[in-house]
Amino acid sequence: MQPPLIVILNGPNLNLLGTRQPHLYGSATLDDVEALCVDTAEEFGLAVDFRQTNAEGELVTWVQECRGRARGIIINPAGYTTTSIALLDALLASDLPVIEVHITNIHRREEFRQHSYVSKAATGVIAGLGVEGYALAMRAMAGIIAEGRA
Ligand code: DHK
Repeated sequence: MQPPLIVILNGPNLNLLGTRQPHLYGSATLDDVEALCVDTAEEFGLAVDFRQTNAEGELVTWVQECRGRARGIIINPAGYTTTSIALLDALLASDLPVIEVHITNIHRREEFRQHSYVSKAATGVIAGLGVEGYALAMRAMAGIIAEGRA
């Protein structure tokens, strides 16, 4: 039997991790985050498809493609968190458990970062725990799938 597939989506500017404002986002690169997710997937018997794009439409298309293919979505929507109703609609239509991850604690930052459309589709939200938040999201997703809840 195939391991359950978790799609991990990363929004704009996350390709710059490691060099982008390291005092906020840390020194790990996006490749490091992918390696962390692959390791965590192995630990929990999951498969991962890890992607990043700077384009809102591409993110929406990737969420749509999760329907019937993936068992859960972990998403750091980055700058589209606070703006994208299209992304929210795609996540709602996916009918999949969604975990929203932010590397920084958006609630401690500028007010404009503190509202999330994506949260309206999320089973849970992890913010402020650095890139370790991705591993925690994988662990939580494994539990959600095992228990059949969303
Ligand atoms: C990443 C971004 O790129 C910002 O636009 C968000 C988020 C915060 C993060 O903490 O991972 O405001």
